[in-house]
Amino acid sequence: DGKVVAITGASSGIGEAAALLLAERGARLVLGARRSERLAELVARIEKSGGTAVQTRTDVTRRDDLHNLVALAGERFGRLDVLVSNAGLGTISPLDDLRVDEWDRMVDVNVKGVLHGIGAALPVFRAQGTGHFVTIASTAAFRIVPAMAVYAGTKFAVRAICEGLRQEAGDSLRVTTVSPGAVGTDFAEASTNPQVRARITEMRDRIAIPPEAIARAIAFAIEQPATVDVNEIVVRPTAQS
Ligand code: NJP
Repeated sequence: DGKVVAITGASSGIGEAAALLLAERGARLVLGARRSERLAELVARIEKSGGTAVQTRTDVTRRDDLHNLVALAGERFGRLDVLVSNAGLGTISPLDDLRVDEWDRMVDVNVKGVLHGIGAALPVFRAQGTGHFVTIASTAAFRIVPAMAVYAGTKFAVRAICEGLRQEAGDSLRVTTVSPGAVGTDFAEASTNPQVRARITEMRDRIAIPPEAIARAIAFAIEQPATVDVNEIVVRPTAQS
């Protein structure tokens, strides 16, 4: 319906699926990720099917990159209606592995990356008097399982930040968190602990739902009338405990 939607982590998985679905439904897209060549292919694919999309290299750990993403929406389309903060990673391992580098990375991408997006988009949304934050959390933010302490911690933080944002947003901004369970993406590949990696890869291959299922949840929230704020959506594979 012509909404201008910026998506982080649009180069694969859930972000890519959301871009394709929203483009099909008429959104104008501003796509960010670090892998520019994948973004270029996605933009070409969207334009070939009559959609509208632009891209900019976006590392969510860099505050300036989020400002550039939001600014690009203004330059190209004159506004930003929705920020989908989707970029995230789960380098999952037991705390005893002491992968402190991975703990830092998850905090930087999953938590600070979301904050950088809020910092960049909030003033724009306030100036417009309207705007919608859609942020991808996780079912790990509802149920903690071994080896997921830090990942779950980042996603608990995301839900807390988004709930605070919702309460402060007033009656003009909308705030949605979408929490997926196991989704069939590259997400599972990031874990360095061989046992954990084998366990989550096996779970993905056995029960994961396609990223398009999460894209539909994102589209559902975005496409509601302005007076309807869908706050939390949790989507698990039917077979996930
Ligand atoms: O995974 P994947 P998903 N700056 O690996 C980007 C959550 N989730 O689609 O920069 C900017 O295909 C990366 O782009 P690139 C999960 O926590 C998933 O499943 O080019 N972007 C890529 O596009 C995450 O929040 C599952 O490498 C950065 C994207 O993030 C969201 O779903 C379960 C970046 C990751 O795509 C999407 O993940 C769950 C950076 N510094 C929650 N670092 C699941 N799949 O099972 C990474 O509970 N990206």
